[in-house]
Amino acid sequence: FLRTTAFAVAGAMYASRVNRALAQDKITLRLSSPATPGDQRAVALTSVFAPSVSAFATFEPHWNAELFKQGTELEAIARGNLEMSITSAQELASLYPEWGIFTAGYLHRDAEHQKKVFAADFMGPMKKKVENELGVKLLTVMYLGRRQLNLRIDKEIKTPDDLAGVKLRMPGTDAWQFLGKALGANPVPVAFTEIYTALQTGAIDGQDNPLPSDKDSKFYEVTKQICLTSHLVDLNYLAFSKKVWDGLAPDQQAAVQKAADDAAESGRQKQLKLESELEQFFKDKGLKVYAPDVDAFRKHVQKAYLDSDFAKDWPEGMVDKINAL
Ligand code: KDO
Repeated sequence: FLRTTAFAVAGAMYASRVNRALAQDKITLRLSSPATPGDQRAVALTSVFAPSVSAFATFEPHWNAELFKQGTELEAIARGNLEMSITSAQELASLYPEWGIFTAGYLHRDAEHQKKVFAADFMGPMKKKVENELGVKLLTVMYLGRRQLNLRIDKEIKTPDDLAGVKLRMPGTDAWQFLGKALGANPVPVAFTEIYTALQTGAIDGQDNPLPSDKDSKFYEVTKQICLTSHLVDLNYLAFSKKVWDGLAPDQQAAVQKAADDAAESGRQKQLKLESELEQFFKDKGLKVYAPDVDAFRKHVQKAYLDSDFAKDWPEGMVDKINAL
């Protein structure tokens, strides 16, 4: 009896040590993003990505830019201080100008087009360069939505000319500021987490984001109208540390990749549904929601890009390849 008990005790001790070792061996995947926890990309990462990798990794998200300031995340991953972020073509373009092609207004048509473009062969060398030089693996494309003007001023906006002198908040990179100018406005750089206060105090006349973000961050409380320009079918990329990736076993890498794609798909579908429903929500909040002369905006924006220095950095022939998809 004594011997059996001794074995049982020893066995239990061994098992608990193994469990502890396994728990300790789990990697922690910290993600920093200015997104709110209610954002559909955040919801999908927490409810789809995290459980799918939980056998070997603990997903630790930090929303509202609580760990790193918006726009500093890629550098943090490159330096080994962060494992994941939700990056943008605009952030990548400030390091690798060829990514600027995806920051151009009226280029991507919709969520499915974004997926096709991300999977296209011509993206291979661009992704590899970011991986090899920056140490960042772009796992999947996440749909953010159609960006619309959301203004605190009364003036109705029909054409780009109506935006002359309007202080439009855009995120703080050159690519974003250029889009603001291309729309006809006066772009002002402000971080995402500062938008609400900037609208409230009148430091800016407006901002642009997809409808679900406007709802989530309560911008309707401090604005009067939404002008449906749909000037950018916006996307983000799920960024992952190449160093951490290389330390994973092949089956773990496959699990991370599938978890990322599944989360992106889940977020995409929910975001599309929200976009189709939310117009009424803002009207109920007393905002005017209307369509401008979208053709006038498209022509103005496309011309601004093609005439700009930015377009010189775009890979030869890629606009046609993108349009053909
Ligand atoms: C924003 O700052 O307006 C923006 O929408 C830009 C996106 O690329 C992305 O960074 C997003 O903010 C954040 O994820 C917050 O939703």
